[in-house]
Amino acid sequence: MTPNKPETNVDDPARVAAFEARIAAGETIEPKDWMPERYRRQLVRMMSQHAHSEVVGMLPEGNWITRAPTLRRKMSLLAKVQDEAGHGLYIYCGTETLGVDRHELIQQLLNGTAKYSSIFNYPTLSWADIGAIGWLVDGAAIVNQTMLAKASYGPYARAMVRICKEENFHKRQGFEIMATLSAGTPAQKRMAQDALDRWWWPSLMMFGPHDTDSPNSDELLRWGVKRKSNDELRQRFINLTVAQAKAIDLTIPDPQLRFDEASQNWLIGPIDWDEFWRVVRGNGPCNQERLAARRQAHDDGEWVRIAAAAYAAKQARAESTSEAA
Ligand code: BYC
Repeated sequence: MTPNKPETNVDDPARVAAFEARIAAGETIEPKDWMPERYRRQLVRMMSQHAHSEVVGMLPEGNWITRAPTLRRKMSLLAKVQDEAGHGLYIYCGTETLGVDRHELIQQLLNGTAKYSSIFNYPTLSWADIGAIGWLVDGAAIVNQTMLAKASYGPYARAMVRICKEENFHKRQGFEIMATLSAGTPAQKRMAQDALDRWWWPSLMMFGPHDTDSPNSDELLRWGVKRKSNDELRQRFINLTVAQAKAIDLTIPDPQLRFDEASQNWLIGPIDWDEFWRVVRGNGPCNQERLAARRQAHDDGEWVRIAAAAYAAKQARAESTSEAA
């Protein structure tokens, strides 16, 4: 079913007005509903980047499965990494309701023309990084995706509900790792602090550029895909996380961090946007390594795709034979 193929989707003003009235009334847009071509494209862009992020996001943590310090930690990490694959799957399925082929999107990731979250281009140097990712990266994802669970496009919003439940488990396991290390030996505490020092600023960059430098936000907010702006969500994450860092006796690596009584917000020093754009444009510490790993995995999985297609064809033949009989 491809209800929203571009050629059948003429954006006449009356239809756009009716569509926007539905959004303003809080209605959910479903795959068979008419939608402006620009809305469809924005969703494909954002959802495919999100799906790619989930899949590439398996790599930094997958790197530590064989080195987890205990069996319990290994089981949790394995489950978390598997969950991320599942998230990618739900969201790729969601993009297919918009009339795009998942293979096309995956091809864009493999040939380097698609974006995915900047955060996954940083290396995981110690076990504490696994704690920091769960706590900060999944924590940031929850703040962002809880809002996306109210997005105007039904399939995306529904995928977010389940994903957020799983992300909560991920965040807790990460925070518990950090709390344990912080309360451990001086060397373990240093390891936890070092991980926070390295992951704090990249986590803040996950929310995207400042609102004034975010070309997509106005449209996405108007169409109810985003419910809060990049800066609003970043601020919410900062306010939540500062208190959590204090609770486990770790220091946020920002000498300019201060509480502003008037707004009741924790205010931060400047974000290094040059670093952000360097990473987004493909020149972060691990961009090449991440894409090489995805390409390798895709090549290694070719026999599975061939076998699955052959099995599906065999099933279809068997069904048509039994129907004919
Ligand atoms: N990294 O106009 P803007 C996870 C791009 S997975 C890279 O503000 P928008 C997890 C942006 O795409 C987490 N690129 O964009 C998985 C745009 O470029 P294009 C992933 C970024 O869409 C495994 C340009 O900059 N979450 O949680 O309005 C383990 C201008 O930005 C980034 C999602 O994908 C970035 N950080 O807002 C653990 C959530 N930020 O496309 C955890 C869904 C911006 O115009 N996505 N760019 O060439 C969103 O909520 C929004 O797309 C964003 C950006 C807030 C990320």
